[in-house]
Amino acid sequence: MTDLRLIVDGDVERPAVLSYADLAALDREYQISDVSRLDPKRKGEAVRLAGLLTRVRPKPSARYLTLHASRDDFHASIPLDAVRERAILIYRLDGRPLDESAGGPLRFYIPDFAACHTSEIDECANVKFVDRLEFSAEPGLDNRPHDAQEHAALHEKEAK
Ligand SMILES: Nc1nc2c(c(=O)[nH]1)N[C@H]1C(S)=C(S)[C@@H](COP(=O)(O)O)O[C@H]1N2
Ligand SMILES: [Mo]
Repeated sequence: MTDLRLIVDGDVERPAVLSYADLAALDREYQISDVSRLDPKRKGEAVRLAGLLTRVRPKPSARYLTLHASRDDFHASIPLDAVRERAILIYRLDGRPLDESAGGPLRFYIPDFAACHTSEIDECANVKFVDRLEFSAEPGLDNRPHDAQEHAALHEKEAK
């Protein structure tokens, strides 16, 4: 298990490096004890992005959120307003820190995403192993697959 270390930077009042304990310490109102109640396809424990935002305080200029996974060099940049209130970060499963096989130690998740490569908020933006949240005025790095072929190639790679 890799230790959770989430960098939050860019256009925020209080940049931070958050640990597992920091996420667990966010106010109860932001904690989700059973993700399956939000989305029957998923399980685990999570914290709402909204809770994290109260801590780092994005500046008014922050219109995009870029999700970085350095582990496999996967990145997605999405409009912040579209996910501010609905995205969650899954950090526990079965009473343990989220395993890499489930996208841990931390997985960004949007409960009602669109199908892959159909919009900015698609299934592909559910970034696994996310280790940096970067806020910015303009879209940031995004290397999600653009079409069905690229998508199939990525899943092939993921399965290895
Ligand atoms: N770090 C990382 N996150 C990722 C990917 C990836 O290759 N690397 N693939 C994305 C794509 S294209 C999809 S469709 C979903 C698949 O999630 P699942 O394996 O939980 O169904 O994860 C997304 N998150
Ligand atoms: Mo995808």
